[in-house]
Amino acid sequence: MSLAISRNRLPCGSRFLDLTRPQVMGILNVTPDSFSDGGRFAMRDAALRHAESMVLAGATLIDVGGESTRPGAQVVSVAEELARVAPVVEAIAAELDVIVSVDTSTPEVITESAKLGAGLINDVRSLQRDGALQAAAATGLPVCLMHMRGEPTTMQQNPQYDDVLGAVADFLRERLAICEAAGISAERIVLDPGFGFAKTLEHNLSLFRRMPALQVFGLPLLVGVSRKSMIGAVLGREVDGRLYGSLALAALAVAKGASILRVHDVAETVDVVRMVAAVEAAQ
Ligand code: 8Y7
Repeated sequence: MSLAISRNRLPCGSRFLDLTRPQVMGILNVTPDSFSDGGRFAMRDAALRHAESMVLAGATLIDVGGESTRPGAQVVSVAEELARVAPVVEAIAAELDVIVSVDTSTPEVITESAKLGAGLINDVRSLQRDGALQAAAATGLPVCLMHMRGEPTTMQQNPQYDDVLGAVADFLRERLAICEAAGISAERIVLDPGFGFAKTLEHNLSLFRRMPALQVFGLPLLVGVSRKSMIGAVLGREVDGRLYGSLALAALAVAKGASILRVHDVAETVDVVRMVAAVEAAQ
């Protein structure tokens, strides 16, 4: 189970993700209520232009999401989520040299996005929605499994753990086993501690510090902390003032073994990653 899988690239549909150095995933929200993009990229052409700018800045993955996971966000129907996500997935896959990740928990969106050229399924609910596991397995695409407890609307109501790292590792181990039983092999799994999902500030900081322990799985780790409230809480900054905090955590995440960083500020993060990688590659 915890045997390291020896491989240096993740097959993502028609493309491969290079795992020999840390990769940057650009966030593309196609939600009218996205907290930091304000829904400005909701339309297909604007989304494509935003994606293109992130690719030019060095993103090798673009994470397209149509259902906000912000606490208190509106529930979105399957039809509405598909209408937001599908045209954007299709346009990016057709026009840009990048892996399209689809941020969804919805089986229909998983299936349709794969047909339209998506290369990765990023599900904050770790394929726990009815039909999601089967839909993901049928695509043959890799999946990012993320730790969360409960649902985004209520997850921040008094989360408690005896040992947050142990709870995250146990959850990921169980979801990994369930995926393997459903035909999604470990070679196609990426793991994510789920910063900000059902966690207090202390939980997030402790989990971050102890992140290297998650390397026992021998699987790539994805870290999403860009502009998150843990940065706001430590620094006393609103969302638009969290860049330096985000970059500090990006550098530290790479040092602690992260393979993929999910971020808003791609150009800045790519510089950080390249600088850290240069040091790590030295004699
Ligand atoms: C994460 C995520 C979000 C994360 C993964 C935000 C969709 C909240 N956060 N996916 N999604 N990991 N894998 O602030 O941490 O970006 S949404």
